[in-house]
Amino acid sequence: MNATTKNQPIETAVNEIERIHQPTLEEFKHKIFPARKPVVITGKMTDWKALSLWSVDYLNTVIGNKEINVHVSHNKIFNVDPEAGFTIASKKMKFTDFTNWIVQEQKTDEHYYLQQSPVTITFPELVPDIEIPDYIDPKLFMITNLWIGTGGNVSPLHHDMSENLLSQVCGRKRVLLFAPQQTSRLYPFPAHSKTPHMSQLNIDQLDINRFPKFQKAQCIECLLEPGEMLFIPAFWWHQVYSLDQINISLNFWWKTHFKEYFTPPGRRLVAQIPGLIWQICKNFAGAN
Ligand SMILES: O=C(O)CCC(=O)C(=O)O
Repeated sequence: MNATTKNQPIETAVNEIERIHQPTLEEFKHKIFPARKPVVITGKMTDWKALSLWSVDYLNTVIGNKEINVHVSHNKIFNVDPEAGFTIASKKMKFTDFTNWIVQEQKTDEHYYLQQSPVTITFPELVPDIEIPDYIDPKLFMITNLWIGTGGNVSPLHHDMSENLLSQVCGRKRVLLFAPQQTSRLYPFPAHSKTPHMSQLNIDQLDINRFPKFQKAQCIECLLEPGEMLFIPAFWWHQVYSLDQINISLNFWWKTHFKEYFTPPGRRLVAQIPGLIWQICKNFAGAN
C-alpha cells in the first residue's frame, strides 16, 4: 500500500487476501471462521436475483420516490463526528433524486452515500432478491444493511463488534484490513471517547510525525468483485473504498463470541463500557 505523507511515500507491509470458492457450511464453521482471518468467498451469491436484477432502472422502479436518508460528505470520506459519537451528517432525499445524482456524476460540493441502511426496514421490497448466507447461525444473526454509493466514497478505518459478510452486488470495493493485534499501530480515538472504534489516521495522507507506528502495520488488501463476499471477523479494522460509478453492497452482521472481547480493541471497549459485559453474557447464553 502506498500511503503518502507530504514528503515521501510510506511502505506498509501488504498481503493479498485469500479467495475460497464455495466453501461448505462445515468448512466455514470449522476452518474459515476459527482462523479469525478475512477471506473472500466466491460463488456463494450465484442464486441471488439481485445480481442479475439490480440496476438503477430496476431499483428506481421498485423503490421509486421513497424518501431515504443519505450520509453527506464534502471530501468523499464519510467520517463520523468524534464529538457526536456515531452520527454522520445526513440529508433526506427521494431515492430517484439520489440515483440521478449518481448517474449524472454531478460535480457538487456535497457527496452522498446510502450507508448501513437496514434492508428489512427501509427496503423490504428488495428482500426477495437476496439470501442470508447459511454460514450465519440464525440464533446469532443481527441485521442486513444495504450500501449504495459511487466511486471515490471512502468509509474510513474502523472496526465493528460483530462478525461480517460484506457482499458485493454492483461495482467493486477495495478494502484494507488490519488484525485486532495491530490496534496500537492504528491510533484509535481514546477508549473513553465517543468513537473508540474509529482510527484517527487518514491513511491516504498520513501525518508520519504524529503517527509513526503506522509504518510498522501489517495490512491485507482485497479487491472485492460483484458476486463475492468478504468475511471480516469481529474487531478487524477496515477501510473501504468504493470503486466504479454504481456501487451496491450488503453486509450481514452477527454476534461474535465473548472471547473476541479479549482482543486489544475488545478489551478497550469492555474497560470503558461496563454494561457491555452484561450484553456479551446475554448474547452468549442466548446462543447456547
Ligand atoms: O462498504 C463500505 O463502505 C463500508 C462497509 C463496512 O464498514 C462494513 O461492512 O462494516
